[in-house]
Amino acid sequence: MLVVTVDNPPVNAASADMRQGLFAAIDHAATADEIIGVVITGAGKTFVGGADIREFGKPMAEPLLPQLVNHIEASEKPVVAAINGAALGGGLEIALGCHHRIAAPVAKLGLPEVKLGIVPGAGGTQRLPRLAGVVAAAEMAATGRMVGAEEARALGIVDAVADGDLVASAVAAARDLAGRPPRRTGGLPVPAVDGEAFDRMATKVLTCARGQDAPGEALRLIRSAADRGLAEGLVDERATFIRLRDSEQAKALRHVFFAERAAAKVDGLEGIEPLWVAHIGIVGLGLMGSGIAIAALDAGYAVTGVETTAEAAAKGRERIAGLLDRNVASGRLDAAGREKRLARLTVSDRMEDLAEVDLVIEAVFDDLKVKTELFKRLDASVRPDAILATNTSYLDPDVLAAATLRPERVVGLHFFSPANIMRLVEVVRCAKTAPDVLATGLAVAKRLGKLPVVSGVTEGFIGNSIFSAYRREAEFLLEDGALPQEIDAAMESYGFAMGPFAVFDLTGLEIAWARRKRQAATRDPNERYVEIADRLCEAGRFGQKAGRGWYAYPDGKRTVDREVTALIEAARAKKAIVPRPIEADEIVSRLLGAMAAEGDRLLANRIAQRASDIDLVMINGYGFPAHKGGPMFAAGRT
Ligand code: T1G
Repeated sequence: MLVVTVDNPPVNAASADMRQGLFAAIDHAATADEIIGVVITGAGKTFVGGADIREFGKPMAEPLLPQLVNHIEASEKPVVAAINGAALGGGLEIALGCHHRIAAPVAKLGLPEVKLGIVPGAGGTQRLPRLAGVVAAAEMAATGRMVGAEEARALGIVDAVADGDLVASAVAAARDLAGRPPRRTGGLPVPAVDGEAFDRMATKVLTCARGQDAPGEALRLIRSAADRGLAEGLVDERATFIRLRDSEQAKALRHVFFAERAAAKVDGLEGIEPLWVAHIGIVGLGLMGSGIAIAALDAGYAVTGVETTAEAAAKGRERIAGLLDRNVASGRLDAAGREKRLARLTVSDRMEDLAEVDLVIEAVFDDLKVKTELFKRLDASVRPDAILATNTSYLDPDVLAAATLRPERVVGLHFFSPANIMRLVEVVRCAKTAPDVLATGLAVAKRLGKLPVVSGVTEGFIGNSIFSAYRREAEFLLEDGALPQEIDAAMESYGFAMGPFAVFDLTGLEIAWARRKRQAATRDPNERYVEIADRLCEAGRFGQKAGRGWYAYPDGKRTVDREVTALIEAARAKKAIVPRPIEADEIVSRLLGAMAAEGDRLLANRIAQRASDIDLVMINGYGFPAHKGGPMFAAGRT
């Protein structure tokens, strides 16, 4: 038996030398009589992490991945995949080319190519449906969803889940298959398709895909596998893969992929170990606090929630239990999981009950006086080595740190609402934050399943600074001649789920109004200032919650309101501005330009460490379309 272990750190990617090595191993097995079969497995926690993404855009060395997969499948001797860990993209395609697949219980299998703006290019769209059926295969490939070992077995993707030594089970299976005609996946018929189920799934997938090309192409390729032969399907798949690989969307999504990996590399934290955190205190169990509590409970932490009164604490517990109930109802959690989480939750109205926590995250009302008072009390209540984190969106965390005797143990952890769902956390490095405290902030955010991005201290950190520039330019466009619905339509066709004015109405206009009023005294009189939003607020038009803002919301439906158009026309007239028609292209380029210019300022002031961090913040916190790469990428700054 020939056991081939793919050992190509860090993720056993199918780079050129790996492909050549595996191809040669199959050749060797074919010619060596003493070898009755081949087992392929991976070193470490990955089987094969997919094609080597770093090779994209470069001349590709032979054998190409589809050639390798076909070569494995064509082997006369049994080839068994011993899937020890992640088998993703080209990694799963290699396994599908094998004649038999055994997975370790920890294995993860998937075709995540659409997350890179491409489709599988080595047979995945033609072989997976032959094992799992068209609907299941299409759902996996069009969403990039990974499945575990048990689900893979239930879907027929793997033949068994090993309960002992994986490689030994695979060798035994190969021994058993030796001498028998190989079961070639490509030679299997495509099971009959449930057309209605397919259409239902496809509609859901395409709604989420919004402007991305790859998911629709994955659906098309897999659906058509049932209506044509393997060879024809493989040719179409490969051509589609190459076309998408070289597309702007794929370049943008590759940028985002590597940006996420880069964001974890923070200046000054090389070799710094995070501190141990097992017990998190959360002060304020309102919308943000309860969302953070859910994320912490999901991640296995013990949580102590503190509120101002016992009633408020009990209400906080109810809110958290309610969120857990929703997760049970949607099937994301089972009853046992709910009980386990609630068992790790304590709520109280006594600050003293935080005495033993490792980290406190405060999520109280964003008011400087309130938060400063709170930090003084926390400083006196928690262990001297405990970390204090603020969830402030706009206040200066250095001021809060200065109110304590432990400024080096203060860090910002800025979550986005709803905190149990939104992936982004801005980890704010305050003036005195110690490296191990910052490293701990990043590690906790990662364990919460979040995407941490480090920001320096400035009003609004990275995200809200860029968002303010976006808002400012959007309001300039109003004065110059555009209307809210035109600006929103332009940004929605660019790829945003919602245009700026619809977002302002959703988040509410009162917070920004309060901030503008606070800033009025110090605002530079020569600075261009648009008063329209102030007029809206003075008229009580605070947004969707108020039933009207930039739009009216009869029956909750976003509707253009003549009253707002009149308000805008009046504001222009007051400044003697003659409005002009503004095309969608100009709207998009001015708004992107404003975001990129603010990004340049944040880089120059070292608030952001790299341009791609800014892209991640805007994509994961503010709905910037990932397939456009973020404002800095879109502006060619990365
Ligand atoms: N190619 C090149 N480098 C890769 C890579 C890949 N496929 N996957 C990861 N890396 C690098 C990554 O940049 C980082 O580098 C390091 O490995 C550790 O990654 C024909 C064409 C496997 C689940 O989409 O999902 O196959 O920053 O931090 O958390 O159909 O990596 O250290 O320098 O993410 O342990 C399809 C992508 C490719 C899977 C491991 N495959 N990778 O997670 O490590 S397209 C994917 C992942 C394809 C075929 C098509 C994850 C992981 P550095 P990491 P991790």
